[in-house]
Amino acid sequence: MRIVVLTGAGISAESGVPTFRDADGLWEGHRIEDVATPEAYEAQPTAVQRFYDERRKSLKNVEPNPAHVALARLEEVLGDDLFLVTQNIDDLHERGGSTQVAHMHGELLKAWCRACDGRVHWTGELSDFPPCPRCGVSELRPDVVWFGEIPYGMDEIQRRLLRADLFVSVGTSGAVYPAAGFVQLAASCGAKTLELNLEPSEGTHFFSEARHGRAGDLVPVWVD
Ligand code: BJW
Repeated sequence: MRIVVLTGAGISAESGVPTFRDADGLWEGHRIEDVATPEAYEAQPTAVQRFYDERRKSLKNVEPNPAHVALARLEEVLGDDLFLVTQNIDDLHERGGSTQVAHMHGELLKAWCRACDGRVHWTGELSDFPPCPRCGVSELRPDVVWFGEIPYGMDEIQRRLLRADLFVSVGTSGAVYPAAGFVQLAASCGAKTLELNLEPSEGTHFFSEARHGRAGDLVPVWVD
């Protein structure tokens, strides 16, 4: 059986990573839609870099939870028949044991140089605009996908969705496209669809089955 699992901020919530659209959303009351944009970065580069610096630093204080670990167990069983695509920029899937993770919205631990188009592993700060280790120009920004930018790996994601037998969505509000449209694409090609989320997502009616509760409880039960 070919399975595509899409994860969102809700899977990392029990690890202590705040979600975007719950009461304790990020960015001190600002809507993520207003700050995670190239325009916000052009207007306030230092503030946006600090936002990501703080989140990068806080990764050191969080650990994967049973939902991440269960998905890694599923990869051990299914191998390449599992396609795990995450909207999250944290590294908790990898630390939970998953080895193949498609980060469609980028990764906090990578920096992208706008001068040479290179990508480098990055654990430090970017708000003091350090030079790129490859070209020496100070044009590094977080390697993340903001609104209006094209998510990574879309060709492979679409290919996997088109031939999936089962599509499972974990911990995402269904507010952001193209990820919010994956359920319809998979269903239109005959896949069964399952939502595992704390509450009904915006697209809950598109799923053939929905289970509501904490990812740390629901995902291990579904996997095992
Ligand atoms: C739990 C839980 C627990 C809590 N257990 N569950 C008008 C209509 C349609 C589309 C558009 C439109 N205007 C513009 C667009 C496109 C736009 C878009 O979708 N905008 C919307 C606001 C409408 N999208 C884009 O611009 C994207 N690019 C694009 O479309 O390019 C065109 C293109 C596409 C494809 C091919 C070719 C061209 C880019 C989107 C980039 C999003 N970036 C961000 C920031 C990334 C960096 C960062 O992290 O800072 O990605 S925004 C933010 O939202 C982040 C997330 O990945 C994303 C989704 O959030 P997520 O994961 O769903 O989190 P929450 O907080 O919303 O939900 C958490 C859920 O978990 C909740 O339901 C909780 O209940 C639940 N939960 N605890 C289980 N313990």
